Amino acid sequence: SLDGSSRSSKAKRAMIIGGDGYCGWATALHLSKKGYEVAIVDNLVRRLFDHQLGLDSLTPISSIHNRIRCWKSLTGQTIELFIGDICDFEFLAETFKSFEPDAVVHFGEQRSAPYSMIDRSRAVFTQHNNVIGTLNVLFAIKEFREDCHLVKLGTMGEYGTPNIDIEEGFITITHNGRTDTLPYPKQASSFYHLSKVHDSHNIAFTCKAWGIRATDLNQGVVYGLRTDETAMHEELYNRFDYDGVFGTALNRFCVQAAVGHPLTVYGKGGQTRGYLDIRDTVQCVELAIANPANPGEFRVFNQFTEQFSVNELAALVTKAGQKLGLDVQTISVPNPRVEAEEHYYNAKHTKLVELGLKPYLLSDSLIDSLLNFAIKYKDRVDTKQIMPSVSWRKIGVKPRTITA
Ligand code: NAD
Ligand code: USQ
Repeated sequence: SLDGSSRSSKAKRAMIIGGDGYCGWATALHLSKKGYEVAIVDNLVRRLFDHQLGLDSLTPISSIHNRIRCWKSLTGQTIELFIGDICDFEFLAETFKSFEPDAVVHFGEQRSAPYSMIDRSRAVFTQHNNVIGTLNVLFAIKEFREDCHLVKLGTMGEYGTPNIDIEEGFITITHNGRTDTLPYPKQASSFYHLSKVHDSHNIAFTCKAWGIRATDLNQGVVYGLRTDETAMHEELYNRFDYDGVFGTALNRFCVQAAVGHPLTVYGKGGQTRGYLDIRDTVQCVELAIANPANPGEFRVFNQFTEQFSVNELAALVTKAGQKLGLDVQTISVPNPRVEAEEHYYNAKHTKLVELGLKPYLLSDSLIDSLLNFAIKYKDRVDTKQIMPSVSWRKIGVKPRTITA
């Protein structure tokens, strides 16, 4: 079932940083299935955050070691594993020298906006972990693997919610009679989202200064659970976060509906974002690797397939839940974040489609299957973890313990 021969590029060796996480695990398996030599680099810090905050995935997940063993026994494919922190440059350098990647897909960051807003120490951790980790990756490429293509996970949240259309990375502006194409203005709204802005600047600079080839994937909110590969065996199941710190909008609503918790719309619910199915995350990354940026080129793709407001998502889940006989209610929760609750939103997302992306648009059947999954694992849900517990306004220097 390997179809690697149809790839348009010669990239064969893909290093997946953050390959034990939600997007990274699905991507590592997908690329392995497609015939790439895959290595996972991860320090498992995400599993530690769960322990520290008392959270758990809806789905039971196996250790990374068992996951990789299971994959090998099902497919014969080996995935190399490097356990360590990319902020430790000596460790990262060893992984580069040992694996010699043609493409590095970098998912390995602290990715929760609420986590970054818990207290000073988590804000500092998030920016240090993300910015220094990415800087180290850039230095490792320069030092050991100049031609390697960096595929970096950014976020649509780098742009914020401006009152004009959002372009893919760059905007052409005429000012006092002169015209230039400039980086699109960034207005991120959490210390996490800001870490991605800082990363983008560092990457763009090193493309110019050192000739690094890079693709910044400004991904929207990901939903869904199964991909063809993670569905092959229970030991390959992906994580599914529903708690108030790591859970994201649509995934949370499906679990809330399944356990009879009212859907938690923050504030007015007009907050509109780009969304995509996790099956499209893996497809987009594969497309980016197969069509690499040129040396010195800093490419930006907006990686989402559809826009929804939180109210629209709540309405879709309510309708799907009613069909399954669930009594789905919605409440308006005082917004713990500082963000626009009614705003213009129109973001371009054509570059990945031009490369061949065939999106899985959000369908009733997908929501149905997510609801059924959530019902199946209902007994694992800790309803105390559902309400948001982190306030943007109350962040301070005092170390906080998060309990609902
Ligand atoms: P995740 O938390 O499930 O996975 C991240 C992985 O990176 C974890 O396994 C963690 O242990 C690892 N990691 C973190 N810091 C590391 C370090 N210093 N060294 C080594 N490994 C480290 O997150 P995810 O949902 O899979 O997101 C992956 C990437 O995609 C992130 O960069 C995130 O910002 C981006 N993204 C995610 C979403 C989403 O909805 N999940 C949307 C847009 C963008
Ligand atoms: N929201 C609710 N109710 C909830 C959860 C969220 O109304 O129960 C609202 C939020 O206030 C926000 C929107 O839904 O307006 C999206 O929130 P989210 O938690 O689903 O997503 P976000 O915090 O933006 O972060 C997630 C990922 C992050 C990624 C980002 C992509 O955790 O890693 O970068 O999505 S984007 O949103 O495009 O920036």
